[in-house]
Amino acid sequence: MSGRKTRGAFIVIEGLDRSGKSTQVALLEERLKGEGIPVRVMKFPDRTTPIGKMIDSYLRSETEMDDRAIHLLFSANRWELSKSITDALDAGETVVCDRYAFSGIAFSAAKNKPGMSFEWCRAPDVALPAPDLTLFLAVTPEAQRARGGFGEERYEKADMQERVEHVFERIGVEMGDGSRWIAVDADGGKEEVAQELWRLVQPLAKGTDRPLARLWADLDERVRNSHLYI
Ligand code: Z5A
Ligand code: MG
Repeated sequence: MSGRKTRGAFIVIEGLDRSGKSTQVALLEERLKGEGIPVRVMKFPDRTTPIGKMIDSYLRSETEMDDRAIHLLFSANRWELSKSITDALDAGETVVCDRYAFSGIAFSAAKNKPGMSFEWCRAPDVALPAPDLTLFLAVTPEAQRARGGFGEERYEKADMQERVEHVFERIGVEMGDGSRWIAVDADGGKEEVAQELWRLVQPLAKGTDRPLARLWADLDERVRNSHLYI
């Protein structure tokens, strides 16, 4: 990776439904490629793997599944692809990812089911590769509803979306210093939002020398250092 940093940057685009995540991921990919930066786009759920196919069938309401079982499958889908993420980063590619573990926590915890606390929902994703930057696309319910396709899949209902938003807010607060999780107003036009995202991504576009962190690594450390870890 001549003239560049030691590894590619890991950028995640999160947000409410119809906030324009997939649209912005495509525009960001185009922009990075235009700048000559190698880029790998990923998306969760990745519906192409065997686990992804089970998730797809659940989301389309073709199959029913226990809420905890589907939660663990969403997480397993990330773990099965985590090596692809780290390999791409090590090869100097910028990884741009459409949804990640944060959606996993938000949608499952928002179900308010027994045994599915915020902490329980977070646990299976502890130690996944941590994004260098997560851009959270915030969109008002009015703008959300005005956009195409809303209401076709299982979770696309107003009350669920409201609860999901609250969990995302908590995640944003708990992500800490404000440099790794940034909320972006996504009510504006596609190009306007794309410009703002580029402004935020540009400092990382040529990669980073920072070691890749693990999600919620402090929680992992606490357990490892306790007598509970064998
Ligand atoms: N889920 C979960 O439960 N657990 C997990 O661990 C994960 C996910 C990872 C499917 O996700 C579901 O899985 C999702 C969360 C849950 N449930 N719900 N509900 P998905 O990512 O596959 O969902 P999707 O089908 O891609 O929809 P989306 O992500 O909500 O949409 P989007 O990517 O944010 O929006 P878009 O496709 O870019 O745009 C939507 C429309 O709006 C489209 O017509 C665009 O042309 C238009 N658009 C986009 N931007 C704009 C602007 N700025 N202005 C006007 N119109 C716009
Ligand atoms: Mg999408």
